[in-house]
Amino acid sequence: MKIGITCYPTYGGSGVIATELGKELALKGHQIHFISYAIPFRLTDYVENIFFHEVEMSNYPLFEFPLYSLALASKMSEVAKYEKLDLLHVHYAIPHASSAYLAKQILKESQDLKIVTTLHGTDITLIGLEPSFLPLVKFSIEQSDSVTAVSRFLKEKTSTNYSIEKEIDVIPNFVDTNFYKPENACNFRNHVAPKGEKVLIHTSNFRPVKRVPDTIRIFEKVVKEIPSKLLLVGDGPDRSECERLCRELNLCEHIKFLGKQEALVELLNAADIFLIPSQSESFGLAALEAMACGLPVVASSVGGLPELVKHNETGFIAEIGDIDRMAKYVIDLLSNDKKYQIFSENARNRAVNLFDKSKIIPIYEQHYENVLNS
Ligand code: GMT
Repeated sequence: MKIGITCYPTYGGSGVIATELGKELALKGHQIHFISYAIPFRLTDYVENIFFHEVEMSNYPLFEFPLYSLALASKMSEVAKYEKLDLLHVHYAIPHASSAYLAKQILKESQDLKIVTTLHGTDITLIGLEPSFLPLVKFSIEQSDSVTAVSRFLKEKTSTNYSIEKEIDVIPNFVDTNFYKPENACNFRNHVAPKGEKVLIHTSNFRPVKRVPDTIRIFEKVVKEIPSKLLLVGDGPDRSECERLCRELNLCEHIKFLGKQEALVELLNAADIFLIPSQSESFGLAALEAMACGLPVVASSVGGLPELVKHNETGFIAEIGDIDRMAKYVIDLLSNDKKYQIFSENARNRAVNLFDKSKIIPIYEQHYENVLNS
């Protein structure tokens, strides 16, 4: 198949999934054309069958705001026409599904370009609900030839919030469990926890929806009971406030702000427990990556997280903001080696058995076949 993929190329789960999907499909012999304003950050090595088409932006003085969605639509139609694409797979509805609809219309006399839209999260639960976007998001979803969502939660939210009757297929996110895996020798751990302390970790884009201050407050309770350290990986608008909170709580010597990092596997392997107390999370790819490395996850019971984290099996879930309970769960796991080992193995097994790339990529391929034959 010849497939165009559009995603946000910067940090973020939807871009990660889109890029890894493209790479895997290319390895299976499909021809993949990424169309975006920059090369996806996970597209680091040359892979045969992968092509990148940059959306050029004109800065004509009359355009006070960049016309990215339109430039994208134009580029999509050009690539689809000259590369003879079978379909366009767009990740994150805004504005990608709308641009894809325009591209399809541009080509409709000469080509039946199919559009697959994958919904990832805030495109549906947050931004898409703003009155200025809602009608456009609903329209673009309804006009897609097929729609997938990364969790049952997101499928249901889409149907109810936008009154959409169109069938939405749930195709969960995936991880390469041969890459994200437990590793025994970890020098970084000795550096972080030289006295054998336990290590908690959180990775995110530090937006309010991630509730990073909750992570710090959970840790504050844990460190009172168990010698431990907290690694905070990533960057974003809440980082300064979190650094201020650490100073206020006198925790600076126990908490490391690492900023954006590439060596995630190594960092996850330096840790014992992954914390994700989000306000909203349609799937929680970061938690899946941690589980693949054998880390039990303590999460809030929101969105798709309960579909990923099995309570009392691969980790624990608690109400949003219930930091006392989350801290209790962490302390329980960290003070019981046998229980911890079982949870760690369960987490790894769940990632391997249900969410490994080898399980999910064929589902996408079949989905494409169905769309092309419809
Ligand atoms: O919507 C966002 O916050 C960004 C988006 C992204 O690009 O990372 O995250 C969403 O998609 C991820 C990949 O499917 C999911 O793992 C995240 O749970 C989801 N974020 C939210 O729902 C807040």
